[in-house]
Amino acid sequence: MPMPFSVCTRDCYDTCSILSEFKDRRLKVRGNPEHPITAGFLCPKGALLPKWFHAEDRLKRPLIRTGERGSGSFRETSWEEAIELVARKLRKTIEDHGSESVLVYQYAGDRGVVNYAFPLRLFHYLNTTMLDYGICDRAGQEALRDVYGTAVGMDPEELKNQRLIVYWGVNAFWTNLHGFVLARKYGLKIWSVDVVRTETAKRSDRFFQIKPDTDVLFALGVAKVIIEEGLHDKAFVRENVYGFKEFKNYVKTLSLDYVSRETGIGIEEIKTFAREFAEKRGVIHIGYGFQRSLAGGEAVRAIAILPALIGHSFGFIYDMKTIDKSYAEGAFLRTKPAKRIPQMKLAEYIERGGIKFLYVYNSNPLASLPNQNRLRKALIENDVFVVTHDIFLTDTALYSDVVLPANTFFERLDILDSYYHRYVALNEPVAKLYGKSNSEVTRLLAKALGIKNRHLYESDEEVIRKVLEMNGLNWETLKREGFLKVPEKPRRWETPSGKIEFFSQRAVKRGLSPFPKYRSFKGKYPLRLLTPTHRMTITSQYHNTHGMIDPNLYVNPSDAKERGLEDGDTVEVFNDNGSIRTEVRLTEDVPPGVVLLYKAFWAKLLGWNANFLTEDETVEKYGNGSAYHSTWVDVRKV
Ligand SMILES: Nc1nc2c(c(=O)[nH]1)N[C@H]1C(S)=C(S)[C@@H](COP(=O)(O)OP(=O)(O)OC[C@H]3O[C@@H](n4cnc5c(=O)[nH]c(N)nc54)[C@H](O)[C@@H]3O)O[C@H]1N2
Ligand SMILES: Nc1nc2c(c(=O)[nH]1)N[C@H]1C(S)=C(S)[C@@H](COP(=O)(O)OP(=O)(O)OC[C@H]3O[C@@H](n4cnc5c(=O)[nH]c(N)nc54)[C@H](O)[C@@H]3O)O[C@H]1N2
Ligand SMILES: [Mo]
Repeated sequence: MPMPFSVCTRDCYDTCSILSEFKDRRLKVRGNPEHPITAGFLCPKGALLPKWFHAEDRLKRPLIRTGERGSGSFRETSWEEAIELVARKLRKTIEDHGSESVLVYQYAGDRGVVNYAFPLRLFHYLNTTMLDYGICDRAGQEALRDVYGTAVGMDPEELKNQRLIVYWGVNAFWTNLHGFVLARKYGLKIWSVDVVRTETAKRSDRFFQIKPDTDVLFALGVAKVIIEEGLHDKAFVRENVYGFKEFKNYVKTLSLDYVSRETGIGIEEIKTFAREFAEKRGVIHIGYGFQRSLAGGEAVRAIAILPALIGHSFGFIYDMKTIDKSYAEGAFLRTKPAKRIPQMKLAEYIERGGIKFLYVYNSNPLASLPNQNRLRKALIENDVFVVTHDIFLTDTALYSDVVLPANTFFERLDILDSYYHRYVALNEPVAKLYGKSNSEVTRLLAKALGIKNRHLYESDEEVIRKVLEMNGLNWETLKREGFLKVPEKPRRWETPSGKIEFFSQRAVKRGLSPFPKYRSFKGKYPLRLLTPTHRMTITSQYHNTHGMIDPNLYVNPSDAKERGLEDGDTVEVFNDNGSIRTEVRLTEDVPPGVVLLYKAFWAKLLGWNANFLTEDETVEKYGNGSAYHSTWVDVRKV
């Protein structure tokens, strides 16, 4: 018997193909050796997937809240009663307050084509309010569209013909391990640009340690040197770039001395970057993490210009859209255009009383959204009926009226694409323990609501076959091989001029400057708080199962000295949003003026998480993208 194919469905670049086995009631996993990106190994989190699958604390039966919201008082109930209650409440809310008072809040907790999108069919059918996503990569999406008309960059397998990759604001060794290993295997030089000396920085051939928010200046400085030393690809630029002359004049006025002072990167280092980057025709992996700040959008716009200067058509890695998955989501079921609310403004919309019914799946907003004190207060003080469908009793589930147990991807059929590479992979059921899939619950709810439309009852396999067919991909091949590569079609830049826009007409239309602009930002408190990814979690996931999480606050010794702090001291970290207590670790990896907490753990296990401090401000001109790295705090010994 061949082993079933699984896919790690987590919100992660790598989207690994897994060979799994269920024997003697235990799950075993290993990386698919045939898959060119997975290459036969799993990351440290992926290797522990069986621990997650078999976890004692997996939800087994639906729960109905019996006590105060957040108190953890629930009673167990049957699926029949739970579904009946959710359907009744949903119907009543729509009758009393209209369909737009219902919001479905979901994200990429599971990226399976069916299990990500199918539940949205129900909400489209009901004409409810939908999310305008902004928590993760939004500013960069907008910025790359400003320059290239798309955020879809290079196929990472094309790296085999390249010599240099720059990890710019991305901790690839933790967040894109298979990509990092691929770059090494292909023999590329690896550089890193980051505020923090990350594990990626430590493994890079060169590391450029930059001050927060100054990436736009650094990129412009590099562009200046490339242009003024005549290192750019003149023929390519002449033919394919819109606004080169104006851009050249724009960077002319910039002094390298100023760039160096602001960024903290020496003039010689800036020149070295420019010369070697041009000579080796570097490619840039533009990170998601670093663009979640007030400066993020402009920074991505500036960085995006660099590979084009040296002759790359799409010389960046950011997003990959290989297949059209819209059929699974079924927006065609709507009869009214969707009201969309910015994802980052959930608390604000609840406070305004506009949301009466909230259905959450594939997401843990009570860990992952910034400004948790505000969000939790909004949920407690307003009349919102909350339903959460999750594998575990997360913080979000804890604040819900009804909790529905989800199963895991090991327990159902699905297919996945990746936002990093060009493979679509098959995920087959291996075993069954507890809970129901996102699509199963959708069908049950549709039935309880008395909906007749056949699109709400399509099976997972029907949806998958239809999506594959619409993309010209073969189901039989996928079933046999476990994955297939979606070929890349020739493409051009989808900008107003049809060229790469150094002078961005789209940005101008939104009231932005035609060229990326530097601004320095200051907070009310002295220390900049960064809350990046942790090695062993995916945002909040695996906190309860994998262990090894690191809740410490990392501080530079100079900031510690100023505050009389020693390694291991318990401190209070505070600002106007909240205050948390944890232990301090002194490290030179974090520069002076910056402190670091890893992102979004389970507050119910730790008593706090980093998002009790982060800011929920958004960047309006960049799609209301999140800006929680623009958070400032202070620290004192307790
Ligand atoms: N292990 C692990 N892997 C993950 C995830 C996880 O939680 N854990 N999450 C997944 C998800 S959802 C995503 S979106 C990706 C995110 O993947 P990454 O983008 O790699 O993740 P982050 O750690 O959020 O951010 C990257 C870096 O940005 C740096 N940074 C912050 N501010 C600045 C700045 O102003 N300039 C520069 N140059 N750098 C700055 C931080 O120090 C950090 O090292 O990873 C995915 N993979
Ligand atoms: N401070 C700070 N906050 C951040 C970030 C940061 O860098 N710093 N990163 C942000 C980023 S990049 C992102 S993408 C967001 C992510 O934010 P979220 O989308 O909230 O991500 P997760 O914490 O991974 O939560 C996913 C949830 O889905 C559940 N789940 C998994 N599989 C299934 C399934 O098949 N069905 C159902 N129903 N549920 C399932 C998991 O158990 C988990 O509780 O967080 C953001 N929050
Ligand atoms: Mo993300």
